Amino acid sequence: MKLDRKHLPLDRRIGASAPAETGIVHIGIAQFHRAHAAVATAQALAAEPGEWGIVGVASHNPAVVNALREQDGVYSILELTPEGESVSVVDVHRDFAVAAEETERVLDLLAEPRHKIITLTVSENGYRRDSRTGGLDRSDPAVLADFAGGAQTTVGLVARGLVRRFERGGAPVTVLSCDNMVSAGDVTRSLVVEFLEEIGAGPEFFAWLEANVTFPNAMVDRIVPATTDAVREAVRRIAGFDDAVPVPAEGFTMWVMEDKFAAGRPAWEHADGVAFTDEVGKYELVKLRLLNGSHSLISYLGALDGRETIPDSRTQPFVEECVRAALYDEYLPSIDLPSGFDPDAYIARLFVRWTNFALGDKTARVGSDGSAKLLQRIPAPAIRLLEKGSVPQQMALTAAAWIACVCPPQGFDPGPIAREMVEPKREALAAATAGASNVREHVDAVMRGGFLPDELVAYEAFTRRVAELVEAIVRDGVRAAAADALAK
Ligand code: CS2
Repeated sequence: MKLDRKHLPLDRRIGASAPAETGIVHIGIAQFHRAHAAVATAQALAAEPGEWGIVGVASHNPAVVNALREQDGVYSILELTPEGESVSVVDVHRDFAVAAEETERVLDLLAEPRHKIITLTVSENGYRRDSRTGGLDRSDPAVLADFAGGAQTTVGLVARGLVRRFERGGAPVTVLSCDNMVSAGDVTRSLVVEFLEEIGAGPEFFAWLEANVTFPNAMVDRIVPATTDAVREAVRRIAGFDDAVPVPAEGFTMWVMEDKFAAGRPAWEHADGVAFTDEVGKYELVKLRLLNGSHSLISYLGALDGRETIPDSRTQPFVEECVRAALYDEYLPSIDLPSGFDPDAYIARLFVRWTNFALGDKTARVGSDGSAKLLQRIPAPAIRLLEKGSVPQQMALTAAAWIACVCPPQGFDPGPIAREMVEPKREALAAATAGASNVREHVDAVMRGGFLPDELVAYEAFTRRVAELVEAIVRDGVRAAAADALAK
């Protein structure tokens, strides 16, 4: 039986009724949104009904949108935990679009007054930021094309959608980034404003923006791997229907937001793991550094050690030792913790989450897009330690293992898992390092090639340590490099 509205298994649906009208436009209809904000919205609506159906917009790739249209917008979540597996059905999407194919329609959707929230999950890389400055990447042809009139990048699309909204009466709206970035709301606002200034939006528009558009900061958390045929089969076996686009996910979920909504919001406080607080900034750093920073380390060490999954990597004693050192010696001291927060309990929980063999999260997934992700995880806490005169060994090891994986020095084979990692800067990294005649020069070319903020690269001691660790990886293997980092 195919999953669709005619064959909706009501006993598995989250919530007794589904919204008829849309109130949210979501950009980035990939895995994470469907297992995170969409689930929270379904749970919120179960507690307090409202017209908060979601229009799911894919930026470019029509595959998921087409599959969801076939299923009337309904799909399932396969929760995979060490205790067991379960299937639930999410029914909150009412409409879909592919921005690259239906740009005008998407701009209209963003402008419609009934749409009161625009949510984004486009990944760190989707914001097209300059690695050195954090502003828009003005060497990116897509950014330049949007300056010249297009709306293909997320920032361009949102900015032009806001202009249309202003022109059509200016109903207030909230833009809510749900990506793993430090101060995600503030950053989104500043990128959108930079774009609007570039295209010459006028003072009246900016006055409207100031008074009517909010960009709350938020911390998002749920480990959501890619969908595989095994996931589709498990859903069929457990629930008895065929879902082309189910989403596998862990049980844990968390979403901490600033309660700064310009035109209302669903009663998300009723959803699992949701909290509204003024301490979002602290939660963001906790999550981005303790979870995501360590995740990168687990992934790059694991890939170089031939470990296909995060649990397989994390349970290698040398990986666990490095991660504990990273957490306790480097990341934790860099964070001003939220009130009442118990770091040991949080860290214990992280190790349990990373040991979820049933979920089998892939090393290559976490290691993908490193050039964008690491910027959110390493530079600020590394600079903090470097300023105090100490070199963060595990952060240097993370950077070294990333380089070894996605920009291997001449003659070094990082193995099939590293090759599987998607790295948007792979070609640029290869070009920057093409003339290097030894590992030191190679690492130097990466460090000075504009892939990292100038402020971090200015610390010679850090660059030198990264180079030593890449040398150790190439010469003696990743385990020896890890031992070296632990010994310092
Ligand atoms: C991971 C995240 O892709 C990554 O680098 O660290 O996707 C991680 O699984 C999520 O942020 C968990 O909330």
